[in-house]
Amino acid sequence: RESMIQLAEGLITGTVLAQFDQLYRKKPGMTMSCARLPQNISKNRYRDISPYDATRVILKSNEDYINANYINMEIPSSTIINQYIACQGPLPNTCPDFWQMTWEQGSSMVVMLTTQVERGRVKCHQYWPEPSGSSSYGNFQITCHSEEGNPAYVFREMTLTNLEKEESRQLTQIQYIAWPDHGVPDDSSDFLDFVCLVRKKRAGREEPVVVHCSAGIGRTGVLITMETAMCLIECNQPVYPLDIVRTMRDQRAMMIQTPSQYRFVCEAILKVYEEGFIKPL
Ligand code: PTR
Ligand code: PTR
Repeated sequence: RESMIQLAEGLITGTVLAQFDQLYRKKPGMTMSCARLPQNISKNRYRDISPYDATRVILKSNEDYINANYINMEIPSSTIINQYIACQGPLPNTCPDFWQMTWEQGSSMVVMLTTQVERGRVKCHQYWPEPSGSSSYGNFQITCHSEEGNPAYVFREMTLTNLEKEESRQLTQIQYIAWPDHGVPDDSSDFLDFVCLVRKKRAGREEPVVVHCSAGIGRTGVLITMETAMCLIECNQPVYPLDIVRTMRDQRAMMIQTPSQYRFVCEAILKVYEEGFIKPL
C-alpha cells in the first residue's frame, strides 16, 4: 500500500518520470561484442539494439548467435521466478534461429507485441504459416492449426517439429495487435486483459516465455513490467516500478523505451491495485 501511495504521488509531482529519465539504459560494464561480429551483423534488425553477451541466449550450434536475452524476474518472499526470453522480431534470415531457440529452451508459448507492418514499415517477418498450413524453417517445421481473436489480440495454436529428431511439441502464440512501437496500447483495459491471459496461459509452465516486439525492448519491457507487478500485487509485495525496470535492464539493455510507455505502465499498475483488476486464474 505504501509503495502505491508513493507511486500515485510521484506520478502527480513528476518524480516518477524524472527517475525513469535518469536510470541507465544499459548496465555499466556489460559488453555486447557478439552482436558486432561480422557474421552476426545481418542477424540484427536494428543497428542500435544488441543483446548483452552475459545474458544472451546461445544457440546450440556453431553459429550460436541470436538477438535475445534471458530475463528472470524473481518475486520476493515466494518461490516464483517468471522466466522470459526477450528478443527482436525475427528477420527472414533468422526465422530458423528463432525456432531453434524456442525448441532448445523448451518454450511452448510465444508472446508477440507487434504487427508485421506498421506505418508502411516492416516490423517483424511472419515466422509462422497461415492457419491450416505448414512451413519449414531450417530444421523445424511449423504447422498452424487455428487462429482466433478479437480486435486487440489473436491466438494461434501451432505444432513445432524438430525434423532431425522427429519430435514435436505444441505451442501457443498470442499476438497483441493494437500497439504501435514507440507508443502505448490503445486501451489499458484490453492490455490488462491481455496480460491476465498471458499469466493464465503461463500457469504450470516452468520454461521461459518467449516475448518479442520489433526491437524487443520497448513493448516487451512494458509487458514484463506489468506481469511482474501483477504477480507482486497478488503476493502482497510492494511494487517499485523503477526497480523492475532496472532489473530488466540489467539483463537486456533499454527495456521500456519511452517515458510515455513508463507512465502508461505505472498508471496501469495503480489501476490494477485500486480496482483489483486481476481476474482469478
Ligand atoms: N536506428 C536504426 C538502426 O540503427 O538500425 C534505424 C532505424 C531508425 C530503423 C528508425 C527504424 C526506425 O524507425 P521505425 O522503426 O520507428 O520505423
Ligand atoms: N533504432 C530503432 C529506433 O530507435 O527506432 C530501434 C527500435 C525500434 C527501438 C523499435 C524500439 C522499438 O520498439 P519495440 O522494442 O517496442 O519494438
